[in-house]
Amino acid sequence: MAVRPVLVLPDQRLRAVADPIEKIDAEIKTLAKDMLDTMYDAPGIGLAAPQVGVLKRIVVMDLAAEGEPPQPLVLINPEITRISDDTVITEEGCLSIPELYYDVERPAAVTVEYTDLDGKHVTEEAEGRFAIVIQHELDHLDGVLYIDYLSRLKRDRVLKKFQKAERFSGRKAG
Ligand code: GNR
Ligand code: NI
Repeated sequence: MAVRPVLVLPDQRLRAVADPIEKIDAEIKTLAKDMLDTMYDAPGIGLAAPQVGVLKRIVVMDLAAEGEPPQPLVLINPEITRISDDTVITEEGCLSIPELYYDVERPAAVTVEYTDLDGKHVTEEAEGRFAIVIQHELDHLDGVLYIDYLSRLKRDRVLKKFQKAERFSGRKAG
């Protein structure tokens, strides 16, 4: 069990474009395990590697309902290859933007292709909450946060709040 610290705004590592994973070696397997530990500890339903400061294209998710057995998913080099025309508005939150929730409009269904931990290529159709979390997590791999879809006024308000919090805590600016 290894819970890694989750980066919070305005850490600029959250704004980087992550690199593809070339080889699923022991380091990647440990990273996937640590990311799942970190996600369950938070708790969250998804986590992308840049959120633990690793700029690699890997995300973990678990969409099992409470009381159901866990359904850990590890997606390596995931790509969205199709999006639906119809959209849906969902209230989103992010472990890197703690304690705030805003409505975001996104395509209601997507097709995602990825490599799993065994190196197998997987194509999956996602809808509902699964489709939303996939889009939220894949955005993290490109340095995109859900607040980027809000009005400029709302986004700037969020950014200001976290810049101010960072000044107070005396941490180094990211
Ligand atoms: O735990 C999380 N919940 C959530 C709710 C609605 C839309 C997206 C998410 S993902 C989030 C965890 C997180 O920040 N992943 O990057
Ligand atoms: Ni997030």
